[in-house]
Amino acid sequence: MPSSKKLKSLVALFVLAASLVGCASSGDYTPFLRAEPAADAVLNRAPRNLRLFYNALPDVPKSSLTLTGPDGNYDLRGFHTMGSDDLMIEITNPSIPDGDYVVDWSAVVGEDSAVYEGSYRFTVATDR
Ligand SMILES: [Cu+2]
Repeated sequence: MPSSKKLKSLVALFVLAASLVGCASSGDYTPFLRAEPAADAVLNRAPRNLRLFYNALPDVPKSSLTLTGPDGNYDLRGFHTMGSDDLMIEITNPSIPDGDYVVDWSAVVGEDSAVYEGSYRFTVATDR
C-alpha cells in the first residue's frame, strides 16, 4: 500500500496536471468568431487589410497577427481595433502576389487573461 504521504503527492501532481491542461489554449474553446477576408476564401483581388472578430474586445498590445504567403512573411502595419470586438491591420504591400496565405493570430480577449492562438488561410487568385 502506498503511504498516505505518497498518495497525497500523487493527488497533488494529478491536480497540477489537470490544471495545466485546463489552462492550455489548445482546447476546443476559442474567442475567435470570423475574419475578413474570411477563412478559406478565394479572392480575385489582393486584400488591403486583415480584420478578425472575437466574442469580446481584444487587448491590442497583448495580441499579434502575422501573414505568411508565397514570399514568406509579409509586413503588416497599423495594428488597432475598431472597437467592434475586432483586431485590424493593414497589409503594407498593396499588391501581394497570388497564392495561399496563412494568418496566425494570438490574442487576449475581454476579461479573460489567457492568450488564445489560432490560424486560418485564404487564397489570392487574381490571374494578373
Ligand atoms: Cu480599422
